[in-house]
Amino acid sequence: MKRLKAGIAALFTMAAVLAGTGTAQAAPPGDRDVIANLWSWNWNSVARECTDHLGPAGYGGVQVSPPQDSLTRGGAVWWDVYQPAGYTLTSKFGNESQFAAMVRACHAAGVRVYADAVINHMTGQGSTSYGGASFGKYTYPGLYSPADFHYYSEDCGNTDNLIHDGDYTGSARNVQNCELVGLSDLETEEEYVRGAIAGYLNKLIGLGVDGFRVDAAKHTSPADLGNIYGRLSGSPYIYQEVIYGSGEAVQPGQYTGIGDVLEFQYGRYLREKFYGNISDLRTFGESWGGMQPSGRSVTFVANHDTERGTGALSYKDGAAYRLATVFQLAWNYGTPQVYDGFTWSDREAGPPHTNGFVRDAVCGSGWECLHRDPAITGMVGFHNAVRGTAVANWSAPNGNVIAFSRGTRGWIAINNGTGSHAGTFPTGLPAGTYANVAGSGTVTVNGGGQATVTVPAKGAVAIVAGGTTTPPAQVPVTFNVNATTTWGTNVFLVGSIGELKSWNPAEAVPLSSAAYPVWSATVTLPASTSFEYKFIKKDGSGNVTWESGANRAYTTGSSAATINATWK
Ligand code: LAG
Ligand code: CA
Repeated sequence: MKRLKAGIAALFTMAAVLAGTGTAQAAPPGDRDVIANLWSWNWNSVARECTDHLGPAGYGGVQVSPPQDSLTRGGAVWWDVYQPAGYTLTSKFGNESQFAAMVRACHAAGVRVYADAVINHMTGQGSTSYGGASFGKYTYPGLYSPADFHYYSEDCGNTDNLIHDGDYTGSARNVQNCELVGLSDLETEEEYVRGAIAGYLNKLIGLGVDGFRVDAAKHTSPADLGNIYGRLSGSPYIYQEVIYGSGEAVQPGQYTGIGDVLEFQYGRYLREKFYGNISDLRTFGESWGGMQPSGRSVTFVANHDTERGTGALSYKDGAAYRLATVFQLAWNYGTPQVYDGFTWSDREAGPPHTNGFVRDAVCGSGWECLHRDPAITGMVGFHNAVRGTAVANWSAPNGNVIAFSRGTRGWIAINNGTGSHAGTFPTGLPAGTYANVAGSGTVTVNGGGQATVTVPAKGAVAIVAGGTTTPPAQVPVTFNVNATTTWGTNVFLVGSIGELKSWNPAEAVPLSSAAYPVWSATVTLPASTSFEYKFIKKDGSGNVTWESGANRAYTTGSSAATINATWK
């Protein structure tokens, strides 16, 4: 049984297609495109994080957990939130006003908000929700009744109504119309269901949400999703979870016409190479098996599912995980997402909670917070600075060490080995002294564009042209000269560098006669810099007398100094 007979439903569908197709935006958003995935964070904590860390660090977006009401397991498990019990915003992460306040705070910090949209299914069984609703597996009062689920339409080819492993290679129909791990599967080809899902997403858009991570998109046909997206207001950014599997019936490429996709091969390859040779990454990108076009891909080193599996790196891999994230932010592929969840040992366990409701996130105490790591925030800045530039100046002195530039705007060396690596690399950057944004200290690039650096074990050295170039350190130098003069004549200092007026006597630095016959001045000069200079006398009429003999010479060090001289 369907809610609407085919003819009427088709009319609605056609109207929606005509009205709406193309309004959902597939292109990655804006100049700041790095997305922090604050998975399982409550709304108050996300709001605080946007203001205090994400905005200032240059993140352009934050992905938040499913905001709708859900099945409750009293906080014991994390996955109850992937079983929607309705579309009110009363979840274990907060209520609607807290959600709205979070969106406002993030926007004020320049951070867009993307919500995890669970729209393929509802729950696996009847129960109660965090918001206090009672429901059955196929009955959600005021929202869905049995006719709204595939179970009642015989659209699934399996008698037990479940998706079987073999379906992935054999049957797109079963992958999309049968039940994923027993979750009641919405009949997304039905007009009423499409309208209800779009209504939920539009409510979030009305609260300011900028886009969606579409959960389990692989289990809903692109035709159904495209129809739903066509009903959305504004231009939400949509990226879809379509896990790639070789030879499968449903492929990510079937979804790239209606939005972007989460690139699952990306993290699999990174794990393989960070446990093998990162020098293999030279050609990493869409030519690698199963990978999608860069412009259609959202990349991630880990997400909440992969960190509980074995195919990708996770925080449990320690320094290699952090370093892979550094690489992700440096490499020229896709829209990067930086994952952050809670610390766990039981893969089913939920985040820290009180009576089921998630507690405020505390970095280092139950929460990982990779996104706050100075190397990661430094690399978010790097990523933003080098956008649109190609990888160049590649070198890989051994399997564990790679270095490359992004055009002439940024350069990075990454060492995945267990010992430090010293070397000289072409950087493509102008000469200067730069801050290492992926670690500590500075990097000097010589006039030939080369830098000699020591890259720490499991560490990186990264520099960015322009804004982050550190001005040379300054040191005060006191010049004392014992010089007798007649009334009306004064002593000055002039020399080869700008601070000493480039040998121009008219602008020479005046010395004080307070300790006559010792004339004195303290000048701030660049550290570690060699120059020549002389003292001069000027009489009341402006006549200049230079010291005799050769120029004096001096090289500044890294701290204050005093030069004592006698007029010659
Ligand atoms: C997703 N992507 O397609 C999420 O990234 C993934 O984390 C979700 O599964 C899945 N889709 C459904 O939204 C998670 C857990 C499952 C859990 C499910 C629903 O990984 O283990 O299933 O959420 O809560 C659980 C039980 C199953 C049971 C099912 C139905 O673990 O054993 O069959 O509920 O009762
Ligand atoms: Ca489905």
